Amino acid sequence: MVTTDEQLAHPQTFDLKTYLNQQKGEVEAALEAAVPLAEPATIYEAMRYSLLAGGKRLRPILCLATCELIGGTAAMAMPTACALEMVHTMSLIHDDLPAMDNDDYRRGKLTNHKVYGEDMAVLAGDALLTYAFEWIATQTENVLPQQVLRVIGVLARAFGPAGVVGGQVVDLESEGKTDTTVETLHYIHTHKTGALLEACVVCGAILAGATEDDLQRLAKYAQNIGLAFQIIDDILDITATQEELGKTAGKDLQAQKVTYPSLWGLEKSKQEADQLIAEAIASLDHYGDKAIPLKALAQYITARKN
Ligand code: GRG
Repeated sequence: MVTTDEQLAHPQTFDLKTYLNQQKGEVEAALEAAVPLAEPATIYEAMRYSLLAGGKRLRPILCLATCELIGGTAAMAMPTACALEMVHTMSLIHDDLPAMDNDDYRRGKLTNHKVYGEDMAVLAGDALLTYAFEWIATQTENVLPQQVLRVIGVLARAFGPAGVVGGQVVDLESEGKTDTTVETLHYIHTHKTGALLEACVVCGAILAGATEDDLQRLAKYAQNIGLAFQIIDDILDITATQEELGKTAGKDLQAQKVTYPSLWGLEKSKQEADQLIAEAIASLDHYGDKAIPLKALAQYITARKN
């Protein structure tokens, strides 16, 4: 197996597919070890059912890549990377509940509440959310305590009412409204999707001891890829099949949601996403070849099929 270090020693040979497979494998192993089966069995099974159901693992990979870019090691960031995937999975479980998006499929499997019931699905989400913070606080090694504390604060803010929860609230309140403006859509997605992606990058950088200038540059990169990610998500909801997505396709149209393609059309939406990715990539020029993984990850966001 070619390692990231070897690939970066010869940047012209960097292969994103190999890199993603390798990083994904390491994240999967760390997640499996982070949440072993315990008592009461039902809740651990429900947590593991969704957490270990696959997924691109983009958030932990972004965190690991940013930590390494700033000079840290993957080991320093792995507990936080796992925690990011735990909170992301939690948001998917709750998003799929009948009271929210009411979906039957996620990551190619029945949704958590379809298997464990709504009561357990709510609790599995709650358990993943709280366990994530426990995992960062107790498992992070070789990082200064004030940096760990800052990471906990950044993640809590990104996921709470000023971030993901806030975005979800405005999203729910906009459902069925045909007069949603592009500004409201922008608010929804920068909070519901973008805030957590930004936290992944910023937390990875903090753990490695980034300067405030680094954090600003990297936050800009993350904001651009976050919005591009959501535009592509809206496009895929129209153009991809349920098999490709692993979840129900065409949900936005069905729920009469205003989306980027519904406001701009597919062609302009794709152009906007490409432009955001180009800006994200340019904001990393400062780091030279060391930024190749993060630049390649940005390109993957517009090229992805699910
Ligand atoms: C945050 C406390 C708290 C509660 C949750 C339900 C909810 C509030 C928020 C919804 C957040 C949500 C589901 C946003 C959508 C983000 C998104 C585009 C998810 C899909 O991410 P991918 O494509 O999925 O990376 P995989 O399965 O590959 O990980």
